[in-house]
Amino acid sequence: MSEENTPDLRASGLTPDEYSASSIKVLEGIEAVRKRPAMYIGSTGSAGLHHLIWEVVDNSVDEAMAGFATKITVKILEDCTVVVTDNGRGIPCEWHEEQGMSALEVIMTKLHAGGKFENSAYKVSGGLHGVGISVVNALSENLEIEICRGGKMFRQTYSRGESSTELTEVGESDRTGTKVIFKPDHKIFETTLIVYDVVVKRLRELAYLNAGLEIHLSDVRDDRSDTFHYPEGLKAFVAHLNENKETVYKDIIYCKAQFEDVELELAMQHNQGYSFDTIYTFANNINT
Ligand code: 28F
Repeated sequence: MSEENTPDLRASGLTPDEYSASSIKVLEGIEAVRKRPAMYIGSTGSAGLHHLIWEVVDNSVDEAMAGFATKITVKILEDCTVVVTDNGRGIPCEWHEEQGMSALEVIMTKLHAGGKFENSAYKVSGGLHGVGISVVNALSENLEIEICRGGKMFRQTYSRGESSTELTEVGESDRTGTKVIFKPDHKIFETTLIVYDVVVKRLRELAYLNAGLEIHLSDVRDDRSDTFHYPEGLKAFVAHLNENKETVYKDIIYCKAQFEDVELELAMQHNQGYSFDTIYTFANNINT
């Protein structure tokens, strides 16, 4: 990922609100993604399929880390369609002069951060979102996006990465946020079976890692749902890991520190066991 092609909020010297549509630099189109999907999502098997959900949810998490979204919902529908919503600022919809299309369409149809190594571990909180969603779009049979922003509601639909309708103002809204509905492309994926437990595990982890963030998951296939919300964040994670264990002391050790642009958060509590299998490390929400 080269410096000059990376939309870097900090380097731009702009506040998040000033970081406008024109800051997006464009590298490749969606053809590259459809040609070699595994290069972008790891595989076209079950892991790759679920990766699509992580990419969309990551966008919402980034918006939460930037301090704007507080709630994310994920809904799995009958035909493997997935609906993800957040209550953040909504993706900017204004016209992008250089590209001759809206900022939204640029984000949805162009790859803008270096293709092959679209590695989410490189993401830093706030400012890099919108990077992986074009990959999801390219690998979806159909995708619909609905944005509430500036008192209005906008909608656009896509098919296999290309817009199938214009970005349209569909009404007024007193909310803000982004909703993405996508159906993974059966021509790309070997399986389109989304496994509830796999989604639960990742969403719960994200809720632990982002204290206070509320994540709701539901599945219409068998009418299941779960809500993850941990105001205590990592401390709640450690409490959960030691739930059925005898602990050496009562209070969980916790610290949070920041040096320049590196943030560190740690929570721990010793138990009487010998095993190291409950020691976890994460970098930018990714289990390392
Ligand atoms: C269901 C999936 O994708 N949520 C997102 C935002 C908010 C902004 C944004 C996203 C703008 C210039 C890239 C809004 N206002 N949910 C989502 N919420 N992307 S994705 O901006 C993208 C940048 O280059 C946003 C002011 N700044 C950012």
